[in-house]
Amino acid sequence: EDGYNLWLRYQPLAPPAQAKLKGQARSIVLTAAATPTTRAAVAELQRGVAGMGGGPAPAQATAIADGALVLGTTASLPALDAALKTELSRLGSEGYLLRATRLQGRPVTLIAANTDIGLLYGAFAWLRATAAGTAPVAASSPKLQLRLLNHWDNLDRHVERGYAGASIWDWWALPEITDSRYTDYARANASLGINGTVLNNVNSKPEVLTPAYIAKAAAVADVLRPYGIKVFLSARFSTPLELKETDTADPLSPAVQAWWKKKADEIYRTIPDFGGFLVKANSEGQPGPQDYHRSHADGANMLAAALAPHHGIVMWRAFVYAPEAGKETDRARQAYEEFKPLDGKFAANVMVQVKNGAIDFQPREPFHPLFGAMPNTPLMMEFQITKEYLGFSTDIAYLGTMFEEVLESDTMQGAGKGPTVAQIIEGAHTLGGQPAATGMAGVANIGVDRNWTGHHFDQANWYAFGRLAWNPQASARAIAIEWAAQTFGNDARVTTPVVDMLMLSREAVVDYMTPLGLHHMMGTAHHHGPAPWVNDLERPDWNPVYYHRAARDGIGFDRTASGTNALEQYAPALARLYADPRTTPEKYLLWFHHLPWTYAMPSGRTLWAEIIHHYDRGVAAARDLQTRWDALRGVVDARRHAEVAQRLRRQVQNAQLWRNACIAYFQSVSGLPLPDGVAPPPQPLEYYKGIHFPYAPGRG
Ligand code: BDP
Repeated sequence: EDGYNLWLRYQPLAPPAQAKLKGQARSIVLTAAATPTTRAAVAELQRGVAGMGGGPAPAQATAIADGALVLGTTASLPALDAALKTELSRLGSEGYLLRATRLQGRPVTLIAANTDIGLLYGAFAWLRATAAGTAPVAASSPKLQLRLLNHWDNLDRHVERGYAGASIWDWWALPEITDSRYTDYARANASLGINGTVLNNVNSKPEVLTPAYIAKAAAVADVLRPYGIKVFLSARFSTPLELKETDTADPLSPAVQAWWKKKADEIYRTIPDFGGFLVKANSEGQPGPQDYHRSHADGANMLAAALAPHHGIVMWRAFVYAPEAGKETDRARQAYEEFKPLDGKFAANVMVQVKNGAIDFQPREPFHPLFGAMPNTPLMMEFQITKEYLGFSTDIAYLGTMFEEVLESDTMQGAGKGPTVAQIIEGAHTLGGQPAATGMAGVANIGVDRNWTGHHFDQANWYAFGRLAWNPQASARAIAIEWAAQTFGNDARVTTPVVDMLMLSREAVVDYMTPLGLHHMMGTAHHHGPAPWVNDLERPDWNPVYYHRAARDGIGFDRTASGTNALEQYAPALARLYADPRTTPEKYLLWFHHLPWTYAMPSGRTLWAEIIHHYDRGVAAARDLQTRWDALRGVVDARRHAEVAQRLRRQVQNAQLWRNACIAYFQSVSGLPLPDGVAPPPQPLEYYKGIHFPYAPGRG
């Protein structure tokens, strides 16, 4: 077992479950027309039933017989009873219903939907429930319209922040040669309901919009299309200028506007269902409309106008921080400051894509203050599935709990409670009465590694992202249970400990890296390993010392009114709550407050002792993960067990390094003795400062 099959392993079930399965799927009847999509659904059901049932695949039949698995749409099943028809009519173009019912007097298992893609999603949902041994959901439809992966993959196959090998997109070989992995990629994503993918890095290159690359993207689109997945591209704002086809990239220049219109027409001639553009502009050196003293809205709307006739969209990223080096501001404030004034100024087919937090995919951040602050603009969530700041693919950190924590955060924008971030992105606000476009994007953690994600447990993060994009209010624990059962087999001896490991893992990483609201203390550029002492980078806000502000008097970033007042960007009720360290959740304490080392924590410890306590707790949790996994030797298949065990050894070392380096450094600043019973870091601070990580993977 090498992990290639992800959660679609379809391993033989226990005998009673097998007997039940065989009774439910004696034959497969497709009442809808055979199309690439419905054929994929039938093939997946055959594969799944054969695997889990431990026998031959059920044959496809035309007549409905007892025990048939029937796939159909309202149109193809005129005899469907009125109640089911009504139910279906509420499920939209991607929903499905699963039902044990009677058709033509025969007991059958029905997978019904309004469209082919709904049938494919329904087939996957039924297989998921069968593998996990749970009752299939009766009916489901996605709460968000756009559920996208964002690949930070370069055209030379280097993956920025990728820790699972090279890019799966072999641009050199395309379009003639398409890897069979593309189909498995499509199956895996469709099984979660992911319906779009941005193929290339947000730090984009002009070449991706040349005819040769459009043809390559079209070949990928052809493979993904039957699985309901649309292709998008990251567009570089200065493309026409850099290709020397215009002499400016100013969005108000008629020549530039005409160039993009022509380009959009050309793309749609080749990829008729092309999704649209993702754009990183005026951020970290990328070109953008501000180069011409135009606004983000001017830039986004120009591209949107080119795509609108083809129903394409623009996802304009809000990840910006002021370009001037050396200017002392709070980076956490900047996206809000640039975007909030533009609320309501974006064209109808623009979505603003906002990272979950205001800094940058840290192990923990409070939710981004833009959520709830732009009621007239559809906001898309951007999560990072690849673990740039959470231990790459060597450490286990289940992000389901992190995504859930963000999504269930109360923005306190309303008069009473709510809306939560999940409700905001689901379109809780209205755009002058218009329903808002909705979406969620996840920066992919996929590469050519045999197991796709580098660490077997990182598959859970891809999985959790997809399930939460379908339903942002789903439970991270329930998702972990499903994943564990499908990935390791539905046996409580394995699933219970695996779910426990997943559920404790992200907090462990927060504890041993950046507890109590600390953030951005990772090594320069590669973002691996501890480097809280770094203070010599060109921009103040690239330095860890800028973020933790540790000094003799205390530690933490004062974002209240006495500091940068970034807090004022949140709803007044929440800002009031977080203005006082006593009513600020402990997990965000040093994000919002600069406090003396002797500050008394609710635990009775001083802040200094509490920080150390968290570091020690993090190391203990990493060891705990290892102990729990060791106990599964012989229960989990040998290869995957050994591969995870090796990585857990690294994780424990990594946790110890973080703990020792951070305690040594903070002690050098605080000048305080270690509390009783705390083990001193085994090496002096200089030793930790001297550790370097040259050639760390995934650099930008
Ligand atoms: C940062 C990454 C960098 C990305 C940037 C972004 O370090 O590689 O280009 O985010 O999101 O976290 O644009």
